[in-house]
Amino acid sequence: MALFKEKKKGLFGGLFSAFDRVDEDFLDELEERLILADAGVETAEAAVDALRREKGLKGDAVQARLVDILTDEMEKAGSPRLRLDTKPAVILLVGVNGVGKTTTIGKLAYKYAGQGKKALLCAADTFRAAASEQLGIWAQRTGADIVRHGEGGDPGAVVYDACSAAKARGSDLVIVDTAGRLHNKQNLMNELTKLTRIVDRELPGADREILLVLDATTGQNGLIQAEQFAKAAGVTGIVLTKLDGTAKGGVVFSIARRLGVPVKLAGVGEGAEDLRDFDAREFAEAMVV
Ligand SMILES: Nc1nc2c(ncn2[C@@H]2O[C@H](COP(=O)(O)OP(=O)(O)O)[C@@H](O)[C@H]2O)c(=O)[nH]1
Ligand SMILES: [Mg+2]
Repeated sequence: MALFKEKKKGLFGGLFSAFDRVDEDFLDELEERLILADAGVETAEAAVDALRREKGLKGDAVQARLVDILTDEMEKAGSPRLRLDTKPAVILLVGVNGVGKTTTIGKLAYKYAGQGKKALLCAADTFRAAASEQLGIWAQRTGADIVRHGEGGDPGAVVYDACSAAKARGSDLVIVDTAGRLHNKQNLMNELTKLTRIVDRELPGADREILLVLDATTGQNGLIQAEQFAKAAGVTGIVLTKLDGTAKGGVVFSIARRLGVPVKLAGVGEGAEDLRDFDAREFAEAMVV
């Protein structure tokens, strides 16, 4: 399935026809476009340096080389494949409020239901009642099981119950929703560590992905917040949401370098079907036009 539903407007409109070879003028303009597109200064410089080594490159080869360079940047942090081979396997979603955690869980539940897998959703965002209601609606829509407690309950207890229920019911997948905000940041990070430990204890040997959800429209600012999560929560991959809504999107090029984890999934809309396996080369090709 294509990453984007429609043809994306590229980041470099007119650049490759205005300059037909790699020279300093071209490199200056390219660096500026990358920074404007939110790729971040370091990544823009790295891409420009890599192309500078190929001075004299002409025509379509310039574009093709830039696709290679940006693909390499995105693939730096490893494979985008989700490793969920055990039964059950666990996915924990973390990230600040409003980035799209709960929606992504709904999309995942939909995707795995389509593959005939039994998912169990775990409402460990007990900070707001609305969060568990929202998850309940997705469970209903996708036929997934759900484990939830009342508002203000202990998220650890919900995760514990979800692990037990998954064993009892033979679930293929446990998908855990977490709070994006607690009374303070340290509390939040401690809590996420605690939840991971409960999973490890209750489902030893289970494959688990800790996915940090990031809103593409927040660009480099979002990355600063994300760095704290990536460090504290043992994140194994990024879900980049709202790629449909951003004209920029260049932030994707810098995530692997900044966070040291690969983008694994992309959200391209609000609907159940709007989740894609991330493909770095396809993304680079859509952007470098
Ligand atoms: N356009 C678009 N909107 C999204 C996407 N993912 C989530 N949203 C919207 O973002 C808002 C917040 O999502 P939610 O899942 O509640 O975020 P949470 O607080 O992290 O759980 C909702 O209005 C979602 O419909 C996406 O990929 N594209
Ligand atoms: Mg939520």
